[in-house]
Amino acid sequence: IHKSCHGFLPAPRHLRCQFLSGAEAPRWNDHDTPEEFNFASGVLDYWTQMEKEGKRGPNPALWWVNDQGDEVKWSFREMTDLTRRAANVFTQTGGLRQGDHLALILPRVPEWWLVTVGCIRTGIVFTPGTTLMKAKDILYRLQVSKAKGIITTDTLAPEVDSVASECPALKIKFLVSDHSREGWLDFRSLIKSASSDHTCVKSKTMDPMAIFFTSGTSGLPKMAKHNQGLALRSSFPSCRKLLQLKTSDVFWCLSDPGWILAVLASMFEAWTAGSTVFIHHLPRFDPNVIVQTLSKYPITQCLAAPSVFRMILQQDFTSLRFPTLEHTCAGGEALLPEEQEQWRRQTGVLLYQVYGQSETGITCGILRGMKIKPGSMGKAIPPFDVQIIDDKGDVLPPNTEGNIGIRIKPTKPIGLFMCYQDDPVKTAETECGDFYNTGDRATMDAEGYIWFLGRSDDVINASGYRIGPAEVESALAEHPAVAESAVVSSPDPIRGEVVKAFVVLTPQFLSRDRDQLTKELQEHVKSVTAPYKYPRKVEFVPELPKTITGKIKRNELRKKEFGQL
Ligand code: BCO
Repeated sequence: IHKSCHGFLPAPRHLRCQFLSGAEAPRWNDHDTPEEFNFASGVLDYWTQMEKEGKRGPNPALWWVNDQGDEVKWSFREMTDLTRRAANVFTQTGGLRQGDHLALILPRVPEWWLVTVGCIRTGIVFTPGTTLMKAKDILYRLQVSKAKGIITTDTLAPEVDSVASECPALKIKFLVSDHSREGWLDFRSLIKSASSDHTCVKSKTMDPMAIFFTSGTSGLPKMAKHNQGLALRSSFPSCRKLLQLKTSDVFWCLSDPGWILAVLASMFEAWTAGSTVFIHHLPRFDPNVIVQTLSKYPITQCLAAPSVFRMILQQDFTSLRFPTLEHTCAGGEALLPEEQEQWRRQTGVLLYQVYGQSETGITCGILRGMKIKPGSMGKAIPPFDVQIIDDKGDVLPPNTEGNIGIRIKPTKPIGLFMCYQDDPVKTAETECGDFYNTGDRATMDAEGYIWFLGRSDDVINASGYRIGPAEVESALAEHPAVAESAVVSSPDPIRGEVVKAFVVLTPQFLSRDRDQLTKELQEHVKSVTAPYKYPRKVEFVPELPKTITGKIKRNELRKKEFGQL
């Protein structure tokens, strides 16, 4: 990948709106459903044209940095060129076709943006995943998604190779690396030699675009399938009001590219506005690097999980004043009012909240400039009609606890997932009367502000990660010390919630040192599945509470953790 010498001069604060004049991205109304939509041709190429016509400032479209001082800056023109090449690599060299699935497991590298947009240009459905995954996680995903292709780095390529023979649908493997590997196509050199002539597919708005894996109470993660409408929604006026991004903004979303938040914020939201997407490679989370980056680069807006802001606030930084930062937003888990206040006091910048899921994208939020009610996740963002509903789907009066529902009848709104791929039963289970039931509990006040309360099921939200207890229990079951286990959410001052495992030991391990065993079980879970799922708390118990039919009462254990019993 070549590095552009594209010059970048951040506009002074008082001039930051100048690039807006004459350069408005194509717009729709909140409830429009155009027959055809494609983010690559409709949005990205639009900004390329604006650049050509001198109607957009000099800021790059993508600005990537790492700790070693490497930097990549690509203009929209370069993005169009490179993503057309990527499209040709996938179709001409890789033989992939519109509708095929491509597993995308890359860290925060510039190629991630080439792959996603390259897929959108061709209609290939990308399925992002975090690089924290282990071979077993990858095997499951490749098998259930029937991915024909995979693209990853040399760190994960051996894991893929160890399971590839069990994935009959997998035909092609792309490697993003400076080294080659047998059986893998070298994406970086292919991009260099590929043609930049490519005609974007005329995708229908309802055509599938991406699949996000998302955890539930039972079983392994489900596949939330989204159509092109997920990207279209970012063009709707109500969505634009959320961050009010401009071409002069430099926007940094810290979410790992395996999650929907990165796809939405680091691509659709930012580029719809013609803003600069800023990315730090950030191979490991480090609050120091985040604070230094916000101080060094002209970042104007930043979006991250509440845990990130919490972890920064808990360090002893001498100053948290950032020269260009104007707006910050937290999403992925609950944010506490005192954290919002502490962030404002120390940085001078307000911390807003957004809420969404892999199934829904950004569902509600405090729009920039809207009154912040500390602790509230804001109001519904049209076209979503969000209501608090009971178990029959009836709308509840203000200030009454219920499930967060999004109206899907008579019309399913643009931006909501299509279905769980190959799982009509689980898809149907989310329908409740005229609503999609998020499974999240909340209240809504008379002004329409929504107040998050927790999950209605056993799903754990630890520092913004949605974790299914069954995934952790299944990993624990592989260890010889574990006779059975129950995994629940437990409160934590830093991560909001953490994973806690109640473990019944097998007889031969009963006399073992408990602290040592705890560490061993934690390391075991980290080694067989993505480490963010490991139980940070372990309690050894003689037996688990069960119903008369033998079902583990996770609910009882969870309530005890939260002092509700
Ligand atoms: O705590 P330990 O050190 O024992 O273990 C940690 C990490 O060290 C380890 N780990 C992390 N990166 C690794 C690694 N191990 C090997 N190789 C690596 N590259 O894994 C354990 C768990 O990591 P973690 O990520 O939970 O903790 P960490 O590293 O302290 O990071 C903290 C956060 C806050 C940065 C992280 O939890 C995070 O990124 N959270 C946000 C997740 C997110 O973006 N959620 C949004 C989902 S999409 C959505 O909600 C829809 C919204 C529309």
